[in-house]
Amino acid sequence: MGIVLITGATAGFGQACATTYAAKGYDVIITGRRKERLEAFKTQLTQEFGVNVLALNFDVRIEQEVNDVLGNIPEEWRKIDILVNNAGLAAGLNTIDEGSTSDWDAMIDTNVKGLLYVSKAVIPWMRARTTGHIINIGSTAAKLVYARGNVYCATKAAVDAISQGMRIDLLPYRIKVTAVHPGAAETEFSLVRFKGDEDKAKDVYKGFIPLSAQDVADVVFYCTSLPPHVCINDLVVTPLQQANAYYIDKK
Ligand code: NDP
Ligand code: 8X3
Repeated sequence: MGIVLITGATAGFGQACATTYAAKGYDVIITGRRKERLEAFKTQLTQEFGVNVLALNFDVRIEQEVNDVLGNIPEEWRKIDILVNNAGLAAGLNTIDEGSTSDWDAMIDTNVKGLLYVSKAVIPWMRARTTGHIINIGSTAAKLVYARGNVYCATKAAVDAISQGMRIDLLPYRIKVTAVHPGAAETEFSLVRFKGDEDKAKDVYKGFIPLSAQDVADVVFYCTSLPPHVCINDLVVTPLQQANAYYIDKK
């Protein structure tokens, strides 16, 4: 079938994407910082679907780590057909005067710089084969800034812009670039944003049916299953009750 590399596959969208691609027979490269989860997930995918799985334990924020790990993967794993740049987070939900610089650094370093480091390592392999598909996970937060979303929204707007730039620059190599922008989805996202506060995290999804990680994985898979001459450039997917990043009709 092919090889797909998914960053941030220890939870949420990334985990659902890896499961979806493995179920379709793809060999998968899964990445994340939580080594135990990653190894357990590798075992699960291998046993359940009988595909080849490469688990890479690194932090996308650290350029040297990204390059050391990706630069040393076996030759046969370099034929990556699909890269899903998914690893990311929101840290905090504060006004700009009250936000913490360490939260800002975490978001900018992960959502923007990490995506760039991983892409820079993988693109030459796609370019050499004149084929490939990069999926960048943005957000509805890329399209509309919401109160207290400031820096998170900025990082996702950057993902939007970078995706447009990649699409232009990689066109000569016939590499597709798709930005997928999900709305509210119940994953570990809010638990991370609120630093482990489960009540606050659960509150986010009260009064409406959020997207599931599987909903997003299905959309990502769809984008990569179209004929070679067709490319979805930009796709926004929300729960039915969500109109945009700011407005959710909670009942
Ligand atoms: P989760 O918190 O459930 O999963 C995030 C994943 O990213 C984890 O596997 C985590 O792995 C990985 N990750 C985070 N930081 C790093 C890092 N520095 N290096 C490597 N991996 C990292 O969140 P979601 O699945 O919801 O989020 C996935 C993406 O989707 C993010 O980019 C998020 O911004 C975006 N998004 C989420 C929405 C939502 O409502 N849930 C909506 C729109 C977009 P580990 O901790 O093991 O490193
Ligand atoms: C995640 C969606 O609206 O909580 O990107 O920021 S939101």
